[in-house]
Amino acid sequence: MISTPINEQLGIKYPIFQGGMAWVADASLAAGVSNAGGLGIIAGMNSNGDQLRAEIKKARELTDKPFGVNVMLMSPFVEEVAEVVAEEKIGVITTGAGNPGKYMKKWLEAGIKVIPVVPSVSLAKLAERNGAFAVIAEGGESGGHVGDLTTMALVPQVVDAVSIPVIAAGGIADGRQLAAAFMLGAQGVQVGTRFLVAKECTIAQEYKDKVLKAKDIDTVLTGKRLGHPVRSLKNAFTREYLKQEYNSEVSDEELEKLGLGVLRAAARGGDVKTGCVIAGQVASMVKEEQTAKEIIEDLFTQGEKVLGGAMKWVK
Ligand code: TUI
Repeated sequence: MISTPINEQLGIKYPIFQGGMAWVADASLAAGVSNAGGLGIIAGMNSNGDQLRAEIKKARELTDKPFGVNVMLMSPFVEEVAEVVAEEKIGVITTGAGNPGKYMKKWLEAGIKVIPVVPSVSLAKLAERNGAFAVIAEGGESGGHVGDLTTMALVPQVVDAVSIPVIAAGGIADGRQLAAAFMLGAQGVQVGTRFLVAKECTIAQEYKDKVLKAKDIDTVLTGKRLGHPVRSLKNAFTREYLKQEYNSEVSDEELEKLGLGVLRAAARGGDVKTGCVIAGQVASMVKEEQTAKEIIEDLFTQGEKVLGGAMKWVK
């Protein structure tokens, strides 16, 4: 049994978070993961305040286990979402795509454990100073909006820099990668891509099929020019976007427009050609649709075996 201090602190059986994936992570997926003993997370990203409130209500009907909400700080609804999570007294908030500093006081006063995603040591230290319960050190192998450093480089540097628990994210799809994260000093992991094909995940089947068919080099970064690189699976959308991104006659505003609505089109509309099919570099390791429980048990059974054999080469 792999158990770390955060299991007890968060009231979960396994030290695993499900990524708060925009247009993907709804009440169904979050409750599925929480019922399986992980920490399910609802994406605040694509919801306004009322929609998020409804999703939280749904999740509370589907599970009596703890779950969290991800606040995407670039969301147009961030102010409403920040308010709703405080009013609803959500147990755990993760944040992404920015510095949550201005909301920390309100959330801490509501008794919420705040766990920001950080792509660097400096942001991890800032989060700790601002009262974060833990940080998620997310490497650039992840799908979606990513920082520069890899998980292998980032996690131990963050572990050395802060005294709060560190959750590793990016590039974790099986028990070997899970075990490696603990070896880097993490007290838990966050997994996104593998949960895309969870039975409880309600995205379009076309999206799941594209992940299941992906090969190792099938992801690419778009949006570097705008300062927010996003990793997704190569398709007609990424080819067209990259063409425009490297064309100096295309303005930043025009480029921004190209990215509007593309996550929704893929995840909810099943448009895996001209939509943005976000997935991490481990997409090719995701081989079958399984329940959240099967995914989590598979990860931890293999992870324990790997950790148990860790002395194999030590003479
Ligand atoms: O946020 C994510 N992944 C995401 S958000 C998203 S939606 C989106 N769509 C278009 C453009 C941008 C986002 C899809 N995937 N992961 C967590 C994460 N946070 N990765 C990197 C960061 C991050 C980046 C900068 C956290 C803090 C930060 O701070 C910069 C600053 O100083 O404000």
